[in-house]
Amino acid sequence: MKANEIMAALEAKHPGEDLFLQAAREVLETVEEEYNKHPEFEKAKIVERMVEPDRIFTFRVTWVDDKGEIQTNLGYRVQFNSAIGPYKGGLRFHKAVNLSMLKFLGFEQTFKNALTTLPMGGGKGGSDFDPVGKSNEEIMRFCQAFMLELWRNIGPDTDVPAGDVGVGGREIGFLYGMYKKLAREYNTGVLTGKGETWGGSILRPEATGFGALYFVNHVLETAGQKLAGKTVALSGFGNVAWGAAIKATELGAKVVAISGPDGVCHIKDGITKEMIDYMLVMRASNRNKVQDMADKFPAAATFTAGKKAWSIKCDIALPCAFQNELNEADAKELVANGTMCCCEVSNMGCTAEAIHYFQHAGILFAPGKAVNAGGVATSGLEMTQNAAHLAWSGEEVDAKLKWIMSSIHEQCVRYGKKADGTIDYVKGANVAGFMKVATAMLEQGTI
Ligand code: 2IT
Repeated sequence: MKANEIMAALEAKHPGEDLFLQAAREVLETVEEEYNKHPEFEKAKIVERMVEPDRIFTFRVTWVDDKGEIQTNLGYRVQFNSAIGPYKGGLRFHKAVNLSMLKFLGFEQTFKNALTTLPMGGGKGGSDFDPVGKSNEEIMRFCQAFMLELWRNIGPDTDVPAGDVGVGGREIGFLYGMYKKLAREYNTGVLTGKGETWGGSILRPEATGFGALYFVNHVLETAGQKLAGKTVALSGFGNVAWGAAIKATELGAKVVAISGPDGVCHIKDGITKEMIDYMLVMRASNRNKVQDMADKFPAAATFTAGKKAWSIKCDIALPCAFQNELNEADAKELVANGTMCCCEVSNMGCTAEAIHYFQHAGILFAPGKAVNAGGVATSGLEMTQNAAHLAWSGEEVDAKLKWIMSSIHEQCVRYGKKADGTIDYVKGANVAGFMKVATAMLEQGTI
């Protein structure tokens, strides 16, 4: 295959799907060389099949707001690839959600899930519903209306949604309640990220951030560096940034920045436990303002409006919020300020130009589908516990998460090691995930 030719055909077929095309280009360009060593893939047209989702559901979601007014949103579920297991991936509620965004996320999820070592295919869904400024009751009514449409298309062995941006434990609770009412079955394995008393896994809320820091630790150690004593800038203050802040602090690093759509909080002496706990309050408020942290802790945090986390001097930059949140100008600013490592914790957190800039500057860089895979991996562990009707201890889940992150790192090293001994984590993650899915598709015939 020629990545450029396939990309040209995809661009012609799906004009304007910029996010999906960006994700597809990165994967195709980095797997091209390995793919072409396998004529059986070419013959089975694996790559041409893999860039199209198995199917997509789109639906209207109508609900009533607190003023009694009728609101209509769009809902989606992209069932991208089921070669290695049932569709698995989160739901994103955000005003910018569209089909291109969910196709990019479902495509990424397919390879990420393959890296976890667990049998999960790739899927993603969500809505352009904007949770900012909504009451709890409005969120509940929206989740119920969303599930009223989605429930027939999901199931523990079919498609298992979870959280993503704008969807956390509260939303999964409302979604599960409605699912159960409609299906008339206590099918715990149909969603992950559930509450601990009704089938949720201990550590699932922390898992994306914890797994990311375990991975960062491997990246640093492989390069002869240490996490302890390093300064870390995080973007966002949601579930992912929260878990990352806890584990980074626990491992001896100092989190000096968190950010939001309104600006950045500089936390000169490092984030404290009280501040980390307050991130949960900020998320539950639906205000989406990081300034709230500086208002609550004025002596420790300084807020600057309109600035990103990347304006704060740090050793390690961890995008934890949204795709393309770190661009080439940000990468230049970070490198100029002495940053030595950037690991994406958000999905596709860096633009292609930013990644190239980091790589050419010799900065340690690892992509989201490897770094953040601990989240979905722990969702996979939740599915296992649900299927066995039991609950593991926190120690057990954490030990499995650590093992999985170390295995993902090994897979990246296996496929990404360069002649000079350094690791191309982008290539390593893409090739490792791709080979597993491609092999499964080949073995299952032309479907
Ligand atoms: O991007 C992701 O991997 C997630 N939002 C988590 C998906 C999941 O099924 O736990």
